[in-house]
Amino acid sequence: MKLVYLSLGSNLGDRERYLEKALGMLDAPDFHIRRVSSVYETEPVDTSDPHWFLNLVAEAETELFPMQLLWRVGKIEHSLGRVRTVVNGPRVIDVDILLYGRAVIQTPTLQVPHPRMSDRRFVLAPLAELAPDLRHPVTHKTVRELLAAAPDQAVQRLAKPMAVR
Ligand code: PH2
Ligand code: MG
Ligand code: MG
Repeated sequence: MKLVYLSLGSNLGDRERYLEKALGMLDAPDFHIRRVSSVYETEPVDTSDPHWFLNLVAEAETELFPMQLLWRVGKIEHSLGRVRTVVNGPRVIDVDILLYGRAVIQTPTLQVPHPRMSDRRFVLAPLAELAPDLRHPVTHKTVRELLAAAPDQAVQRLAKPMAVR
């Protein structure tokens, strides 16, 4: 059983509804969502797309192997209507694997830990809510330390929690 962290984001359409649907579809007998962070409204970074995102992080336990999980995530993105046009273009849903236990994975289709997680407040702020003392498996810095050092980006925690249905 591995402990994994996923980052979910949406910046198109009914963003909250897409996050909620994705969580509902992810939760399964072989992928048990244990905790979900608050929802954050976040300024877009690394993209020319001006639409602000809703982001959250989910913690789950799974028996799935990393590539099986990647496949599962891709199917869910697809069935929620994600269409890949331009890289980092607007999306109804994006689900990224941040951490898979303490594994370090380098393949053309999957890199874990997520290669840009350490400089993204939209990932680190919700992750710090769930696991501030968790250490990055490569740099060994805690999530709290990474968040303190991350570049500026507007992220605002929303009051309303998200339910997994
Ligand atoms: N995802 C990206 C690029 N930029 N910015 C924010 N605020 N939130 C995201 O989820 C996000 C982004 C690529 O997946
Ligand atoms: Mg992404
Ligand atoms: Mg992605």
